[in-house]
Amino acid sequence: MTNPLDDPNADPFEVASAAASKIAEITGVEKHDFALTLGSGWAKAADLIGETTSTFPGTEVPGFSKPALEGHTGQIKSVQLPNGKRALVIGARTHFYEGHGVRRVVHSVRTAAATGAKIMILTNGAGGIKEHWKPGTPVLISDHINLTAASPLEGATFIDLTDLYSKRLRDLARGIQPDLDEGVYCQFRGPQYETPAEVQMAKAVGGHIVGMSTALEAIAARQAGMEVLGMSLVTNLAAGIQKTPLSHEEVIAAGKEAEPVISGLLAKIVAAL
Ligand code: 8IG
Repeated sequence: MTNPLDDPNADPFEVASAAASKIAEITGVEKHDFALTLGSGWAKAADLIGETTSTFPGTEVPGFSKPALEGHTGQIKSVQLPNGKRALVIGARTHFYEGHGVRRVVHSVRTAAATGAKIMILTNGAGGIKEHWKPGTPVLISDHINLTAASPLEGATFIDLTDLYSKRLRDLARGIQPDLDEGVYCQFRGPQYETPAEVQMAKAVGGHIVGMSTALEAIAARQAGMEVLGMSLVTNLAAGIQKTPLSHEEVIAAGKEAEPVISGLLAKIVAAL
């Protein structure tokens, strides 16, 4: 099946608008209030937030790609909160390292905005640079350093990224868990994990978390006018900080173990929005 975003003449915002219409048709929900992208370790949050009224594969929606990775469900859900609000839950992240271009990477974020979402919650599994972070520690993203040499913005689109990761939402999260730490997220292109020297570079320039997903999505969310909350689950210490080699299996296992706790935390945050 061809993806409309692969046509260089396509307008990515029109594709996002078509995707939002399709979601409204499938879910019967005209407007969602906020959206969550659930990365490794965060998937259970969907069940704790409220009542799931629709679940469907992203592949039913224009522009979405098949998930490339184990531990990523590829499902989209519409969830009704006890307070009546509506959350769009996206388990269908496309990573930059898949090589399909940035338009596909940020399509879910643009679609979320087109469904009416005013807040974008971006979660991920990532490597930690601060040594006292044990695997399983959730961390708020306070800012990012985009090391992908890519951008979702096209042309002379100058967008302010001061306070990209909303102070208001970080404070709200800390109101629920006061000891939540925060850090600067460095996005690498991947898919290889960093070398220890690259991790030291990230540390030297002010990074605390290394990952492969969230910075590009956050930029697109800001362009779309959404308020952003970013959270990383530290599933491993970054290469060279942890003395043992990194393995994808270990990362998945750490995510599974932390899942009930961090998903509970995320559900409480969402209830307070
Ligand atoms: I989970 O150590 C996870 N994702 N770049 N580095 C990068 N991405 C990650 C890591 C990590 N762990």
